[in-house]
Amino acid sequence: MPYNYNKADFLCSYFDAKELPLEKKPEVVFVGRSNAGKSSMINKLVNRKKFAYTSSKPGKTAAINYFSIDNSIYIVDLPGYGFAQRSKTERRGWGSLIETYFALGRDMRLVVLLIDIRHGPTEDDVMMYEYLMSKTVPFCVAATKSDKVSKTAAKEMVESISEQFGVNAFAFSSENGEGVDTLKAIIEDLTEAKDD
Ligand SMILES: Nc1nc2c(ncn2[C@@H]2O[C@H](COP(=O)(O)OP(=O)(O)OP(=O)(O)O)[C@@H](O)[C@H]2O)c(=O)[nH]1
Ligand SMILES: [Mg+2]
Repeated sequence: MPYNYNKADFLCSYFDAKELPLEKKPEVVFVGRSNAGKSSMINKLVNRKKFAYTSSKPGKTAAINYFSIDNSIYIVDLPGYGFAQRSKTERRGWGSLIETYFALGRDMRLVVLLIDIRHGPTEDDVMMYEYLMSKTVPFCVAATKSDKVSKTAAKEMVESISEQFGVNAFAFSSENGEGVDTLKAIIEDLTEAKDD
């Protein structure tokens, strides 16, 4: 059953993963480099401009932001990685926030890994990919900002990422909506209510 994506609520920003909501709902988590377009993707998903805060300056999302869709699932906007200007201490902070998040045994159904279609996977993305593989969480890969490259370049990058990561990557644009239906279908497929 499709969710009513227009029924979306902001829950809270968490700076300490130990304080995450006690209530469990299926979670869809967005990860990727700083500036890859995570917050913009969430906004597109719920058809709102300023739901999750975006910025042309990398490092906008510094906390774990929780949203809910249709009172049914949580959307989790994680801070981006690979932001060089962050201090060593901040980077360590990022690492422990994410590690704690993944270690909490939340009802994580899907991780959406975002990769900027113009650049392809960076070393950080490969590390994230390996981390996700080691956690055996279902994940999909979105090649973001597809509006910024030609159709041919987009297709080539999507194929190359799919081959490298052994998944079906898909092109996504929060500008023109390419890939939104694909993303919704994956979310719905993986968050379907399961019997405990
Ligand atoms: N043209 C275009 N620009 C995009 C797209 N998605 C995001 N952007 C722009 O890229 C910049 C970063 O987007 P964000 O959504 O804030 O990126 P983020 O991954 O949440 O970044 P952090 O919070 O720093 O981790 C903003 O200036 C967006 O407007 C897209 O699909 N097309
Ligand atoms: Mg963000």
